This record gives sequence, C-alpha cells and structure tokens, in this order.
Amino acid sequence: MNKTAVITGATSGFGLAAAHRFADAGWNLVLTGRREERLADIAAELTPKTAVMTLSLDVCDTAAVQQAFAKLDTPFDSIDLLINNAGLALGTEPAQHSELSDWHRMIDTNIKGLTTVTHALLPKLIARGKGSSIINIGSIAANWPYPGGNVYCGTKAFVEQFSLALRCDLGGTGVRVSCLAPGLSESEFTLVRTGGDQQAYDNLYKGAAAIQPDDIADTLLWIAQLPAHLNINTLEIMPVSQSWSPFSINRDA
Ligand code: NDP
Ligand code: 8X3
Repeated sequence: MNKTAVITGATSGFGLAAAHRFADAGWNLVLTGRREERLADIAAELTPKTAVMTLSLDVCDTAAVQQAFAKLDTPFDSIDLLINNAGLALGTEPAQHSELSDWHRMIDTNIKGLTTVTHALLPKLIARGKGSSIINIGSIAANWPYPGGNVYCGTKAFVEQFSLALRCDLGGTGVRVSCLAPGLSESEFTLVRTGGDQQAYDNLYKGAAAIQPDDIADTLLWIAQLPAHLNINTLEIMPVSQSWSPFSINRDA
C-alpha cells in the first residue's frame, strides 16, 4: 500500500517541489495552502501519478484545520508523514522599525499554525507508528541571528526546540521527528518577505547559487525514507556560497 504524506504550504517553493518529488516516489498526497486555484492546478498535474487530495485552508484558522483533518477519506485518513512547511517571514527592518502586525502574523503562522496542524494529526501518526514521521521546516535563522531577523528567527528557534521536545514525548510510539533547517533558498519566500519587491529578490539571489526547492524536496524524501530505526534530529543545510561573518562591534554605543 502506498504511504500518505500531508504537506502544508504546497502551493509554491519547498512544498510544491516536495509534492512533485513524493508523487514521483509513489506517495499519496494531502496538499494544503490558501491559494485554491494553485492547489487545483497542482492536483490536476499530479493525479495521473498518484492519489492527491487538496485542502484549501489557512493554518492560522484553528477550526478550519481541525475540521479539515477530522474528516479525511480513505486512503488519506492513514497518515505516514507530516511535512510542516507552511511559513513565512515578513519584513527585513530592525525590530524598532518593524510592524507589530507582521510579528504577530509570523507567530500565528510559523508557531501557532504549525502546532495546530501537528496537534490535529498526532493521533493519526501515532496510529501508524513505526516508520511514520513529522518533518518540521525550521531555518538556519533559528541558530544564527542576523539583523532584521528578529521575530522570524524567534519563530524558527521555536520550531527547532518544539521538534526536539516532541521527539521526547513520542518516544515509544515509533513516530520520528526531524527539523530540517535550510539557509538561503530561492523561492517566493523573498517576495512575500519584501512585499513583492522583485528588485530585492533579484539582488539577493544574483550569483548566490542559492538552494533550490528541488534540493530541499530531495532531502525531505531522503529523511522520510530512511530505515524506520533512524531519526534525523536536526539538519542544517546551506548553499556553499553562504557562511558566517565576524560579530559586529558598535564602538560608539
Ligand atoms: P514560499 O513562499 O515559496 O512558500 C510558502 C508556502 O507556505 C506557500 O505554499 C504558502 O501557500 C504557504 N503558507 C504561508 N502562509 C500560510 C498560511 N497562513 N496558511 C497556509 N499556508 C500558508 O516559501 P518557501 O518554500 O521558501 O518556504 C517554506 C518554508 O521554508 C517556510 O516555513 C519558510 O520559513 C522556510 N524556509 C525558507 C527559506 C528560504 O530561504 N526560502 C530558508 C529556510 C526556511 P499559500 O500562500 O497558498 O497559503
Ligand atoms: C530563511 C533563511 O537565511 O533568510 O529561513 O534566514 S534566511
């Protein structure tokens, strides 16, 4: 029997690439995102390869998430893998110049949305037991702060620590938990973050040989298909072009 994966945020970037990769590998898919038209197009493209169900929902809408996952039909009611990928950054300004509404939306999406989906699907994953997995998409921003990262960095630090703590609680159930933490990756993420600034997008990625969504999709499939006795705890992945700088020193402060 084919395995089933739930991928949140499957309308673009990592989630979309993962949908294609997992479909090619024969997984049934439950794909979510807010953009219904994109979901319909993706389902139409993938359905010849595998069974696909789409759920148009906002992960910040707790009732919608709970209702959607409470009534999954066969074969989608048996969940082997949850990829908690839906997320976003908003703004690149220092904290003192940031919008509070942006901070709250990042917290609502990256923390509250991710935990709502996890809570809704935990019973199904535990029912599948050995070999099932949760893969949470963190970020290098969890461990490597940078100017303008403020709340985004904080939300991804939550994702990493939540993933590790979840592993403790799920001991003995057979459910694996991983946090995959990418660095600079080329996707709509940067357009969302900058309010659609194509120039900022072009400047960031030009010559950077950034991670591509297909690279992350390959890594997700590798994690999900590891033998059932192995658990990747956290995995940071950067493009070779990205590395660290010295600490800054504000001498006049
Ligand atoms: P994209 O912007 O390409 O994709 C984000 C996805 O999340 C979209 O499918 C979007 O769907 C979905 N999404 C956003 N908000 C919501 C919401 N409230 N409810 C439901 N779905 C939502 O970005 P990436 O693929 O790059 O990002 C995916 C994840 O990877 C994010 O968690 C991001 O923080 C993380 N990440 C990204 C990096 C990068 O440099 N790109 C690096 C490290 C981590 P829709 O708009 O249709 O709802
Ligand atoms: C996003 C990656 O490097 O922009 O999670 O913080 S980075």
